[in-house]
Amino acid sequence: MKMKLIIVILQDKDTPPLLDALNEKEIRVTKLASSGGFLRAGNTTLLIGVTQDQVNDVIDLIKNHCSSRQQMVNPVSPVGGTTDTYLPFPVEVTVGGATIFVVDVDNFEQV
Ligand code: 2BA
Repeated sequence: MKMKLIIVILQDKDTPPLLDALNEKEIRVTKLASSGGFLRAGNTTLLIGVTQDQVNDVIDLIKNHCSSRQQMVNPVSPVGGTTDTYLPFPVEVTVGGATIFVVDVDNFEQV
């Protein structure tokens, strides 16, 4: 059966319940601490290796456990430290639920 790697970027707050749900279904997952390139705020990246027939189930779990939230971009400091992206006033952005990439796995081995 072909393996897929699901890469999910989600908000920290949504991570514990999603991990619980994945563990309950015995789906293996690796959690990485990450941060968004725009807000420079912490978020979570999950690596989930599954067989092709599990992909939709995992995406359903992600949809059920990740909600979108409003977040303010800091108005006083340049975003990214360059004047190109300087924001002179508070900007509210909608972050998440989750950003999901599903990629083919050429080879999967555990040694
Ligand atoms: P951040 O890069 O910190 O982006 C946070 C939110 O800010 C985004 O939410 C979006 O609403 C907004 N945003 C991002 N870049 C922007 C820009 N250049 N101009 C205006 N608004 C912008 P989401 O789209 O839900 O993304 C949440 C997080 O998911 C992102 O955090 C980033 O860590 C990741 N992400 C989203 N799309 C990605 C992609 N195509 N490739 C890699 N990572 C991605």
